[in-house]
Amino acid sequence: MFPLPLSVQFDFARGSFTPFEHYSERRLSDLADLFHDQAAVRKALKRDDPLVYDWRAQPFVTSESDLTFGVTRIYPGQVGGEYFMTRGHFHVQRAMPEIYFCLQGQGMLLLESEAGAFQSVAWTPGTVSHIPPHTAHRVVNTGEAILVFAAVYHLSAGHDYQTVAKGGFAQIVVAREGKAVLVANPRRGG
Ligand code: S6P
Ligand code: ZN
Repeated sequence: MFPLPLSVQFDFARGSFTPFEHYSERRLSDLADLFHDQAAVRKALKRDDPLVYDWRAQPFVTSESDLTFGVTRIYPGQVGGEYFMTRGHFHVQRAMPEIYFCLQGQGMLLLESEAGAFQSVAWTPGTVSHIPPHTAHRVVNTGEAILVFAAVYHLSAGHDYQTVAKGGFAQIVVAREGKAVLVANPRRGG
């Protein structure tokens, strides 16, 4: 007897899939500490509390080594010139890697190893990126439309948000004359 479900169905028009077991969303107020310009965050939150991203996940559970499939949608937007992005995390199980697949939109994947090596990858629809073991990962929406990406990861990988929360990634992505540029993260003392 196979465990169920064996498949989910992705809807390209909606940028979503069914069925899914988990749904979560992050609003600007949930992510306020992420952005470098705290005055701009406070000002924005006086107006409203926009949805920054949501994600759905479906664990495919067997009796042995299990994978989860997830889809994240990052809405377009900026605070203090910094683009909307995911919180970003290491896996609790540091040795567990992940695959990200950009389905819609324009963006950037930020990677930083435990040893502090930083790398960014420009994303267009169709880019498939490997997140190596021991590497923190964050996705930034640098476009004017929604950014949708799929993720495949081990069910027991876990999210460690604390390590990234301490100082963020080595670089942040900001808009300069309408273009996305990477600059040193001021919170990292660079
Ligand atoms: C899980 C995977 C994704 C993220 C999702 C939200 O390992 O990397 O499903 O959880 O993109 O990002 P974050 O950083 O808020 O968990
Ligand atoms: Zn992950």
